[in-house]
Amino acid sequence: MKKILTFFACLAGICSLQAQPAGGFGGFQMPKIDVHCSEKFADIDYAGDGQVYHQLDVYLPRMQKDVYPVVIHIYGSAWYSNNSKGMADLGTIVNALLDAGYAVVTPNHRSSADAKFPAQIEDIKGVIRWVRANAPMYRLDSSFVATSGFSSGGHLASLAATSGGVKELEGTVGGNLGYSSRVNAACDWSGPVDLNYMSCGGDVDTWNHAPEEAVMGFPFKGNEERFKALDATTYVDPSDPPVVIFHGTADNVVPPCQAPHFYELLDQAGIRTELYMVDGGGHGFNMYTEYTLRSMTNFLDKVRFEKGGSFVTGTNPVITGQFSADPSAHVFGGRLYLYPSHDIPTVKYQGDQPWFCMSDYHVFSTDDMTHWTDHGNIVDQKDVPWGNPTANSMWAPDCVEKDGKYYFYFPNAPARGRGFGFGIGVAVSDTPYGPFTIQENTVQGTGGIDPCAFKDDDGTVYLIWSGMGLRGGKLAANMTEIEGQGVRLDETFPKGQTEGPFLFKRNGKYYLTYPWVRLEGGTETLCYAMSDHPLGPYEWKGVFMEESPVGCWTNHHSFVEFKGEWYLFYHHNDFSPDFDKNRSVRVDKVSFREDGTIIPVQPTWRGVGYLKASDELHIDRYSECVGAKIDYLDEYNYFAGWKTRFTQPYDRVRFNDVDFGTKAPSKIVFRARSEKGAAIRLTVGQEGKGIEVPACQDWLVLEVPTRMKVTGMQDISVELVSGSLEVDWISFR
Ligand code: FUB
Repeated sequence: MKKILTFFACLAGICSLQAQPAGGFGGFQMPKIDVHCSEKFADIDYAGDGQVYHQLDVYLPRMQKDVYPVVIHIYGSAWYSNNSKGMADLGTIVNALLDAGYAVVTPNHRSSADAKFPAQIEDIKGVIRWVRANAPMYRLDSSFVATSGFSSGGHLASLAATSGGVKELEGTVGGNLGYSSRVNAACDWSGPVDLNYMSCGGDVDTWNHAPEEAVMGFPFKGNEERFKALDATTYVDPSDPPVVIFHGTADNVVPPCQAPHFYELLDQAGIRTELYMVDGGGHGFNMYTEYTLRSMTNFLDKVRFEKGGSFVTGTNPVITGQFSADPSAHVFGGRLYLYPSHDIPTVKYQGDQPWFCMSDYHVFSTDDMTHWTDHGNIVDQKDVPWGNPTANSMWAPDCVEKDGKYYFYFPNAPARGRGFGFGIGVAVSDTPYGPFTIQENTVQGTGGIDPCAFKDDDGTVYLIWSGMGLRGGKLAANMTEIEGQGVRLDETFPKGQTEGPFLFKRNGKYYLTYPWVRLEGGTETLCYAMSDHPLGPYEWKGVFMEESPVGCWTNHHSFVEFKGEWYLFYHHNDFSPDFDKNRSVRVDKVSFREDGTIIPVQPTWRGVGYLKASDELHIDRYSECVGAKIDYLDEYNYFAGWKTRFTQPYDRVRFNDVDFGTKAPSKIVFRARSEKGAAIRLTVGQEGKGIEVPACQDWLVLEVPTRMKVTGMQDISVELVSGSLEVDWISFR
């Protein structure tokens, strides 16, 4: 589903480093490291002075993208080394960043023998400006440049983050002075960030300050004030970018107290900060687990997506570029708002199986089911007063409007001493998309998961949730407690209710819908019951969506009426075929029988979006497919989407409801690849056209003139006549 033709081969050999010394500073390094990159640009002179200490390497990820967000990762050496970029945690931090789609820049910098502070940070700021100035040449995305570093590299990464705009530390290394040296985020791995706090605030400083004395060029004792220029903590202010900190509790090189000390200062300044103290972690040793590395990349991803953006998808899955699940859709002020939960890649941690991992919520909206706005992060686990800030348990939410205010209900794991299991919280806003203020306590009278907030025609709001069965009650006027006792709703239903209720009303009837495992050992269907009253009694009706065809264990959904059509939002694990706890929201139309019962919904790829003929039509999201195969475009990046493979004559796909408007197209444009060439027949409505596709090893965007007289809404189909080919998208201009 790529927009621009890009192609580069993954030359595995290019990125395998030759002999590395075993046992670098910061832990054992494999003698030969397979760096997970597609391309490496080595020994670039970022200062233009021919010095080895001013060289850097650039690594691009294996996943295919037009441009990549950047992390500058700085080696640790106690500032003693001026040429360790080849040992900059390549097999651990750098590979984790590359696997997550970040380009990594590993610079050298001057050592304490080459020059005294601030030369080292001036070099790093020179590197940051160089990245911005040279971004297009290396396919770097200059809108996201982060620093990361281990030990003294962690110091420089943190200092770069906190000292944005500090003239005394800017320097002129490499020029590019018109470019900013501020960064968008920083990762501090075991860094000494406050050299005046190495004795952890003790009255007497007993620390041996040899490395920092070497880099400053004078003794610590008697010059404590002057040393503060070196401290990342000195420059902390509210304009700093988000920082994630990792430190081992058994670090005997840089005291562990540096990390919580830095965290406190950043937190007090209102900076988004996460702290990971690794139990038993040393100075590099035992620090690089799947858990810590994934926490780093998740943190960077969250910072990047925090503010949201807009995107276009008229097919399924609806939300691309990030995982989403448990969608609750509502129409507020004529616009459709979607409140899903937000899966992030999970990890194996201390032998645990990977599972759900969800630490914040985004809200999305649309006017046409095709053009979407991501309003960004609205609630984060670290901001929930009663919640555990690292539990990653922000499950299915919902939102309701009452008297001009929007109430966002969400489940979460409570902090120690604030309960057990799950609690249900509420955040309040003046708009459907925030900012939301999270309330101090959980909603009284509830306990469990997956709240659904339903407002009846008379303005009464009910909260339904899943906790030892389906339960519900009337919300009090303050919207933060249930009036009286909640009631059990599903006592007469067949066994197998699991989670996630959604309540809606249509033609005076109430529909209580929920996931149901009908077979022992099976996965979730979606089923429902109907009643004349919101709190029952309900009569069970049956299944309206079968078990997932791709084996996703969960399903979770909502019904919404929008512009005269009824829609069912639900989820599957489309962008994560091997792990069903990373899910993606889908939507299909739903209709009802005369008696109000629901006609079962078949999941489709085509979805419900309104697509114009001039859009890139991803026919792999077909309405009908005969013989053709659908595959991922990029095995390293499932979010890149799919392609259609035609291998046998008569393989065919149909894609419905394309709007050709009032003017017939004059050319057909399509992105395809064919090893030996192919002939296809393209049909639009009643008109057909034969097209010859030349042999091309790489993806090509081809243009073919056409005189097809087609206007208005049409279905299109592509059929293979001979040869074989793969198609990414097709468009009519
Ligand atoms: O997303 C986590 C949980 O999985 C939800 O709360 C359930 O409904 C199920 O989808």
